Amino acid sequence: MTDKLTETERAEQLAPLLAAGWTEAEDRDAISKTFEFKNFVEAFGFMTRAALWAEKLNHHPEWFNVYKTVEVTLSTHDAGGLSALDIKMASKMDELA
Ligand code: H2B
Repeated sequence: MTDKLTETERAEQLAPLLAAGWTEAEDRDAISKTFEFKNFVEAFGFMTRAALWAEKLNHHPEWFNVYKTVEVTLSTHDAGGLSALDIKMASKMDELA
């Protein structure tokens, strides 16, 4: 699951995420999305729920929070790029947000 996605898997699996607002980083093999919430409590609640999933999947986001905004970047460090775990975590985060 931590192998880098093949070109075909990547094209197939990224399409719905790109349609949902995720973007591919230009300088590395990663995807990012900025989540906006109503306030800090909502943003932090999202981060708390996502953190529990990150532990469960043993796959941890890079993220940056200012007040009600959470900027997320996903990549698989062990694989040096995008793997199925990033797709899974991105979909889960969309579900939680
Ligand atoms: N998170 C992410 N985003 N990429 C990884 O390669 C990764 C991780 N590896 N969380 C896990 C932890 C690894 O370092 C541990 C030892 O299983």
